[in-house]
Amino acid sequence: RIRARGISIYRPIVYGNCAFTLTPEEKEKSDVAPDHTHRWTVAVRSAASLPNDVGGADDISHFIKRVTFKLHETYPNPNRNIDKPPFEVTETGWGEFEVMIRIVFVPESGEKPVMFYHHLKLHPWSATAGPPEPGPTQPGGQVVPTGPLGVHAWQYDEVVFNDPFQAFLTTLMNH
Ligand code: SLL
Repeated sequence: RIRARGISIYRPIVYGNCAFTLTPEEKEKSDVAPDHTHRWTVAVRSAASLPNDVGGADDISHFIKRVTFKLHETYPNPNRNIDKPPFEVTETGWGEFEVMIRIVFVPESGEKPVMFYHHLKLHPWSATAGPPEPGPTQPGGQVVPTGPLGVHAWQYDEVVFNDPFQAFLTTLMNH
């Protein structure tokens, strides 16, 4: 396998979450625990796609093989492996926590996995006070509604491949 020495190639990604307060109708549903207040989605996407654009999300599957989202241990099976786009997990819950996001690249890349950490954000910034509205950290606390557009917390980043294998470079450039 031949490396393209001296070449660095990067691909832009976004990772993060959106969250919405549960409506009274949603809270009625049997799959939602009574202490849950929000529905959220944590995701890794191409930075070329808009946050809610599922159609553009598989822009990254030619170089990403798996994304593991490690959720808070209060969730059943906290290690969620996603092997095809959209690389995302949707859940309900009551609290914010740190999500560990591990990206595994396709085998032909020969690249080591990379890790990102994302603070799952549920609570909107306070419109009046300026500083972030802390919201509840315990179930049953006062919930600040997200409004119809929800809360969004996304990070832009770039995955960089140095001296990539020639075949992998070709794959990247053909997309
Ligand atoms: C903390 N921030 O640091 C809190 C943890 C955990 C949130 C928040 C799980 C819900 C469920 C859920 O919302 N966990 O599975 O019932 O202690």
